[in-house]
Amino acid sequence: APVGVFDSGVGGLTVVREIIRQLPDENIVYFGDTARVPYGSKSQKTVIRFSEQIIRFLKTKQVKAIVIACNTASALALDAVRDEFDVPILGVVVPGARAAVKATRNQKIGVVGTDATVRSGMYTKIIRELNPRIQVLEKACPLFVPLVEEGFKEHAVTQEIIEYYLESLRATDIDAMILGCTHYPLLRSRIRAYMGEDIQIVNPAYETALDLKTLLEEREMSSDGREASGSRYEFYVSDTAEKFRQFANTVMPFHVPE
Ligand code: DGN
Repeated sequence: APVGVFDSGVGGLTVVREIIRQLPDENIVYFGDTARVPYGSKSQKTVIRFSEQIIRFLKTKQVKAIVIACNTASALALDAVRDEFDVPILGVVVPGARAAVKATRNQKIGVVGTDATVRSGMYTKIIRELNPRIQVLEKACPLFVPLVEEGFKEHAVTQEIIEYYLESLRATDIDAMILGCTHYPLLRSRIRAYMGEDIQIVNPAYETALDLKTLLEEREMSSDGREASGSRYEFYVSDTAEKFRQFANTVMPFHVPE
């Protein structure tokens, strides 16, 4: 059976990429809610409703586990949906928080994400459950999402916006920083260049894929790679499939056909 992964749009492909790297034998069904992106500016009630609908869709694909690749949906909806469905569901916030707690030396962590993720305070809550002495500074960087979507990774305006958002965090002495939004890993080298080499940049996707691996092993649900019939990876979107495909081809380690 496949693993289901969903996101508000294309960004979750950065999580799929990591799952493929670490679990090359798993089949994946991906759903990107491109018709209703962004989630970062929506209310919790709405993000929960959207997440429930997508989980119901993924269940029709007989998924054995679901990864919520979207930080916003993980922060706002995971607790609500987890007990509602009879399939194990993982988010990216807990793994990301755990990785940052391991990475920090001076107990000061920065978190960047969408407005909704930052407003939820979920990263701070989980980090402080792991270690109450850690100080967490969160900063919303909503414009990073459209910049990545529009292919502005190398553009000069991106530099200006990075400085605008991250200036206050750079002035602190945080020594670890969570990229708490699916799109931000695609700006990683620009962010790193601005923040400096001393800061450990944490991409929750890496730790999430590890958690998925552990979960599948514990439940003896890992795939040995022999069940694949047809395509190993299936992608569904709620709108603009061609734009999704083009973006996917800039992110994925293989060609996504029409
Ligand atoms: N996927 C969202 C997240 O990781 O928070 C970013 C895109 C969005 O919905 N704003």
